[in-house]
Amino acid sequence: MLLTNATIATLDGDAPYGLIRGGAISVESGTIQWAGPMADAPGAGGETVDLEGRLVTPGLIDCHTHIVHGGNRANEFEMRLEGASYEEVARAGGGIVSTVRATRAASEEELLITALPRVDALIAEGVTAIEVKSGYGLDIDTELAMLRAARAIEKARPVRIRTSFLGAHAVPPEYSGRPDAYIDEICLPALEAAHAAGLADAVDGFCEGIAFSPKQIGRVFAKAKELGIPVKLHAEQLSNLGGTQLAARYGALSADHVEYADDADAAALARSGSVAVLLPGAFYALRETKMPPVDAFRRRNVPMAVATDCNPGTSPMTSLLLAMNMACTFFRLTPEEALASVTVNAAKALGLADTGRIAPGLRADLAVWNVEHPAELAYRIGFNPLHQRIFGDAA
Ligand code: DI6
Ligand code: FE
Repeated sequence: MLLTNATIATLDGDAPYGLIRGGAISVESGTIQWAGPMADAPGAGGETVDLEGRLVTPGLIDCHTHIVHGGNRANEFEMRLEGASYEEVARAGGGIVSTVRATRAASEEELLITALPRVDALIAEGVTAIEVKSGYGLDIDTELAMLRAARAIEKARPVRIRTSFLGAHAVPPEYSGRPDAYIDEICLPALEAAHAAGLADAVDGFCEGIAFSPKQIGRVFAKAKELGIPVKLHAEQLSNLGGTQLAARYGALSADHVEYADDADAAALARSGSVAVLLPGAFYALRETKMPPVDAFRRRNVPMAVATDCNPGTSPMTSLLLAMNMACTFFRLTPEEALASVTVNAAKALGLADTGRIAPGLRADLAVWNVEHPAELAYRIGFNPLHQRIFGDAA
């Protein structure tokens, strides 16, 4: 297949956006064979598609989601807006524990079925790869069920799924006050079981006062290292506990949230080659005011990714285009940085070398947009200009 008459944001090379005007892309068996100016295009052996000047980007990548989970927390949203305090919501059985309860009560099939409409919303925006975490089971069986449901998405929809084991997300009620026992008796055995079943592409944790200490996360990371699984971490979301430095010491794929990270943390990520994943949906929903250190990331060449953090508590969001817009408006990313944050840098955050750019040899995961310039993607608020999505050899 030869796509012609396209404006191509390759995210490759030195030009802004890697932009090629009047370009063509040749695709064979789900792989990009060639991309460049139309005048140099190889002869079309097969079908030619005239894109009439439309923009082509790499398929978008949502590199941080909790998209598989039971229930929702609209009732808490309502309670808080009617004046209930965080404690009152928690005493009424709310918070992360309520999602754990709903997730444990759901069958594996239900976990898949309820995730699919959220997945479909992302696919409709040209998303071709999604990271999905466990972390609402917090017992061995339910953590594994969440990961199997995540894997099953790949069979139900034309999208690539990367799983992350997030057993160290919260301490479940039955281990209240005993986080170390939870890690020994549930989290580490669940991680071993997930690895044995081929269900964990990465290991994640929540390093925070309300979750786990750097020392406790370190024990989970040591097991990940022993099993040969890459790590990433929810770090410096609500305070600075040193999670980013810990993640960097383990050569993490990414450190995520990072609002409270500082310049030394940015330096550590630069040394380890980790990606800083910004999550403006949670920033917005929590009405956070502390900005991630974007200038320090820039100065030190730390790649920045942006994701939805789709979760029922702090980011019930299923639009990556909106996340791009929020990253520009809240965090002052440029539209070019925003597009890189959901393509080339998001691929890096997932350890995927075969997607995220438009270049020969990479997968033909592409999004075709009814826009003239790539800045329009981050510019609009709540508008989806997708024309067509191409997913490998499944158009
Ligand atoms: N950080 C968050 O903001 C969410 N998880 C995390 O590690 C909160 C998840 C929830 O409230 O359900
Ligand atoms: Fe998260």
